Amino acid sequence: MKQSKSKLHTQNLSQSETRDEVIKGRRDFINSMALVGGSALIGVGCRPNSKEADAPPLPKVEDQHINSAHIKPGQLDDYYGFWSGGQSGEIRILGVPSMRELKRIPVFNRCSATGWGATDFSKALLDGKMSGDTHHVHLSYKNGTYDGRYVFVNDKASARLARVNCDTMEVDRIISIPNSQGTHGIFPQRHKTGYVFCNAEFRTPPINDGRDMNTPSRYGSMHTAVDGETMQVKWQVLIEGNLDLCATDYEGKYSFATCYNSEGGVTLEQMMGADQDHLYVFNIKNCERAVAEKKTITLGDSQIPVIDARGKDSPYVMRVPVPKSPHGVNVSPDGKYAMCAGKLSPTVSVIKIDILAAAFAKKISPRDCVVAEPEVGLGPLHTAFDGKGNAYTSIFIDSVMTKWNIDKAITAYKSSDGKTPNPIVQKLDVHYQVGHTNASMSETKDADGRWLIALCKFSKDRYLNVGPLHNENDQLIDISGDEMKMMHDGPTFPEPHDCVIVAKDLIHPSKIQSRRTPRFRMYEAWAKEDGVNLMKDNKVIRRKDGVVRIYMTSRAPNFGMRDFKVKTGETLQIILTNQDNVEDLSHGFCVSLHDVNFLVNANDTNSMTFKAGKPGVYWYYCPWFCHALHLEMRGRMFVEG
Ligand code: CUK
Ligand code: CUA
Repeated sequence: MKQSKSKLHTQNLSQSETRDEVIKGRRDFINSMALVGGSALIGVGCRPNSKEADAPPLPKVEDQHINSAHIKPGQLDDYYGFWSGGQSGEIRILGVPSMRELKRIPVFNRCSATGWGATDFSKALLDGKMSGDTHHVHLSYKNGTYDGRYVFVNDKASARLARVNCDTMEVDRIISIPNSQGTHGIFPQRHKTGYVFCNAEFRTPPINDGRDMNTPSRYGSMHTAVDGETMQVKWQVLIEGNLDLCATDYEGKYSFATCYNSEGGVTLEQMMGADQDHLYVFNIKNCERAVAEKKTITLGDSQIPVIDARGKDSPYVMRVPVPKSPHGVNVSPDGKYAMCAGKLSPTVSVIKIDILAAAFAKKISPRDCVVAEPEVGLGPLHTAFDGKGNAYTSIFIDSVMTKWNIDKAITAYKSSDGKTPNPIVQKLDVHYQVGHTNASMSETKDADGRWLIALCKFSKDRYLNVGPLHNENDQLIDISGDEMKMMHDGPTFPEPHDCVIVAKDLIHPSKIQSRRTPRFRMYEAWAKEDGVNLMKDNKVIRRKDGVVRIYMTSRAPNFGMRDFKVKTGETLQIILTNQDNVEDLSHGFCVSLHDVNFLVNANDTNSMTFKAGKPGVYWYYCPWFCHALHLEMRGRMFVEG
């Protein structure tokens, strides 16, 4: 058995070498760009030129109708995929393996379909900001696997963390991370819904009020612990270098952060200067103790306790030296290893987690915690797992997924030549420039080795030309056999940085709006103030503060009010409750010429505030096709001068 397996691996390798030959032109182009400098990793310089478009195609995607990823009409997927929406500021839910997009959850963006960003509740959460840049999506955990309650996502643009309630699949909290810019890597603890750690990628003056602007040596960045249950910021650790990706162990002892700018540079050249950077390992218990014993400082207006851990190893943080500008850090499903992808080094550094305690106790050096460093290809970024002892690293510059065996990598590292046995199992071409990768349940102890996703940053010639902004290309790979097999291409709107793939049995959203989220507590408080029964009443309340609250109900194909009267310039608040308690029966509320348009799901209440325009008749209507008489579902707003 073992023999035949290694034979197969050899075959795979020689196959991929042949392919390498075939597409050598493209590789040479990309690699030469990489040698020019970091720009190939960062800019569009790595986009293959149009001549390569004529190059022989990459390995063919298995026929859709016979391949294992094909899900027949009416058939349900096995997994929920939670995709970050990147610059769109949203989260998307895909079915895996069909890769059908099932839903978009607006988070940091303005969404016309749902009214997110304009409805009263979302407006309060967003506090005037209308854009975001989501990178990392992770779910809350219990005992090393998903508990199906929350999805957390970062906003790199405005240093925020949002939480989606999996019951309603809506955002219920958004918080700002203090003393931070470029909130990038986030990761929740995996033993329970404890902290969600948030990394600041950009170094700034610790008190950023105009002082120290031209003294980068004083800059630092924050590793922030947020309570995932209350969404309160609990404490922060101030670090001299920058903090990129984030991961946690399975026991609640450590959190990890990669640092590609240990140089403390402010230009690209400076940041790439050193051949060695760090994986920071944070000791959570020691940090909590420092907070309890008040060995902390506060910065500027923020009252959050900050542990100043700049400069040297301490009980709070240890710096494991790793080669040149690491990027992703991922912990294996058995909880034993943290894989730190080299980015500008063709290696993945394997850090053994249970010997970190000895390094914190100074019995061994931090570098002794590295137990393997396999060469996986040019530009390794992120690593996923199959739960069967293999790791899958996305290789940006080479545009491949590299499958490698963890145990063999460790044995090889100890061997006399440092290379035997060869841990590399297979390299599979992807199309093109893969960033994140993830596998089904890979971020849990229950990694099941079924599907692997490659989120490719460039699609170039893969789809119909739709203008200068090309879609991304998300590729689905079957990893259930010994060999990785490409199964599906999925174009996506930019730019899903990351995704997690969750067994469908772990997620149980309500089909009818559940009225248990913070949004409903807000409406219930308003109704109480105004003496109104949300579920029944249709009333115009002229409040002392000058706001006119219009409580209205809907039941297909009628609104509870055929008309209402207001005055020009009055502040109006429409609070609409959908009495239809029927699955999939959403209404909405749109007021002509007033920029008012929002969704009200079955059993839902939603609201928006706006000013009545010039005198006249304005039709309000239901924008969601709900009934044969949907077009007649409307009424008049009379605006008097
Ligand atoms: S980062 Cu995008 S490819 Cu923001 Cu997770 Cu690595
Ligand atoms: Cu209600 Cu259309």
